[in-house]
Amino acid sequence: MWSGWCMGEQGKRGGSGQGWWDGWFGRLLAGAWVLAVASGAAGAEWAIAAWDFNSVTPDSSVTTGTLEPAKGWGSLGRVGGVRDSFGSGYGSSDPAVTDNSDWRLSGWPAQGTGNKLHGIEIRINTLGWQPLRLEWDQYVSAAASRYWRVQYTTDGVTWRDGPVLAAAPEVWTHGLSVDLSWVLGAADNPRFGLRLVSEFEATALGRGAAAYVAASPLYPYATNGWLRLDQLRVWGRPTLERWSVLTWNLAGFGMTNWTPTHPQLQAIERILRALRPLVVSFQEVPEGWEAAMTNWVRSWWPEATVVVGSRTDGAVRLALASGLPVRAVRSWLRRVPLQAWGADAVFTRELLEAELVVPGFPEPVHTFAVHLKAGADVESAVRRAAEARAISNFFAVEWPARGRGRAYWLAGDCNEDIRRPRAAEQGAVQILLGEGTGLRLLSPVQAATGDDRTWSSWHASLSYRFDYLLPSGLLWSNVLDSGVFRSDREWPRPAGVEEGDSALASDHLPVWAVFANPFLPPRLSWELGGTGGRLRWWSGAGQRYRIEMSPDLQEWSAVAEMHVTGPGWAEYGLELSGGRRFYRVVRLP
Ligand SMILES: [Ca+2]
Repeated sequence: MWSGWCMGEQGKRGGSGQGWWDGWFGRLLAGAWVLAVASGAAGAEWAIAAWDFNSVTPDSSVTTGTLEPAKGWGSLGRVGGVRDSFGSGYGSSDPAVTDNSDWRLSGWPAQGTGNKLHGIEIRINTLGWQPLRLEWDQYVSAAASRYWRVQYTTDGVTWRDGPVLAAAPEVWTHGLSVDLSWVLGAADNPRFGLRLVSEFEATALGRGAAAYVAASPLYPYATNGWLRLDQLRVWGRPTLERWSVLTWNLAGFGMTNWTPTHPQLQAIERILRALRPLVVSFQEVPEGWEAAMTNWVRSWWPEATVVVGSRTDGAVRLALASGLPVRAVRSWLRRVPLQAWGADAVFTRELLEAELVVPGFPEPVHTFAVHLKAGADVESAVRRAAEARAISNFFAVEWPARGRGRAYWLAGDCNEDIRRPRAAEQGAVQILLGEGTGLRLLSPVQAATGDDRTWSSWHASLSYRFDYLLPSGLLWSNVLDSGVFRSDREWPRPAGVEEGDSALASDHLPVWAVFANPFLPPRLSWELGGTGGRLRWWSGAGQRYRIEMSPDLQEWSAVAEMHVTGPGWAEYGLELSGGRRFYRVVRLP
């Protein structure tokens, strides 16, 4: 049976200067910090990433599987050159009845070598998360190492020891669990990582052999032992209250020096560093500069995932930068014929889709980037409308089956102004907003001028609004703020941005929006005021709550129910009288 956790030598160095570490072991001595079996706390924990190793498309073969998470996002790999394969996960806590694979690791280091350098490694982006727990099922064969160390990194490079465990041989142990809530620097950290590595007896126990000991006392340690894993999860609490998105046509057409020292790119960089959007849709990355685009973004935003779209018209491409994990990228409608949609031409570029993992959202959120055909001439206008019809058809026909009610938004340069139509135009933006797409019109304006126009900052005055953020219903109802950024009109101008930066950066102005996260668990705060005070908590739009009161934390009674219309801070006022009271807020379905 499971033999419990042992205290390693690290834990005995109480005054090592790592504050959380002392706390961690303080909890161990109190006997409460490591749970042999997950105690649940139902509803309070979300999977930041969860692996079940089962094939994405069930194939009735347990010897195939995947290291991609079944839920959330993170990367999982091997450390120290161990080998891996998939096999039957029978006996693990995976509820899958068929096709239940586990992940098997073997090829361990020779006796007396490679202490704490061989095993598995998890990398997760905890931006918008407070990690709470690492949990897994494990089966260790008789001759594999008995001692296993959990390690963590907060800088992506340096690995520190967490607790060590002594494995029971030849039995599935379900729900092994390590508390991560005490790890300073684990939250909001794109470089957070965890390891599980085999360890010598001497370092694990602080006594014994400077060598591996087999899990079973009946066997000598062997390099061909097995560590088998299933139901590997990193649990956490989402903390992302709001998240911002931005779209920008970068005016890269024809550029032949797309390098970080170019004044245009430096101006774009200054603006984006000041605005700090979490997800950016770019248009007009010059063809041939895809790697340069990635390198440039990473030079000032190292945590970003950068996606550059496919080759399309041979001149410019779409791109995306995201501080949130990107699960998948897809290209739709790329150079497809448009005859069915009313133009004797092909779709000029593409509809670039990225699947994002937003903390707290039960399903991925999808972003779509577009750059419709430019030009005021009849041919271009007809082609642009046909492109909009093809996109509309995608959202009406293709998307409902794939999207399954997920949130999404479309962003980009539509090369048409919904309020200022030119002669030959057929209403491309109205087509995108038509029945069936689920997209809603958002009309950001520049804060000081109230101007919705985004083009051209290279002319004496702006002419048209070409750039749009069109969210689906859930995101649209949770818009906290939006705007058009123009460096020479912003007041106060953000630090680091120069007055002439907008005109230097691009002929287009960037358009941004901030969404409230409607999925955060309510976390109450209390504000005193007048003869009473207010309960405050973060809320999405249109959510319902019941406020409950208790004199003793035992008996709870309903005080009120309320419906929160707008996203943001919700408040409930209370008169202070009588004795001690406890309050809680329950989100209603
Ligand atoms: Ca499994």
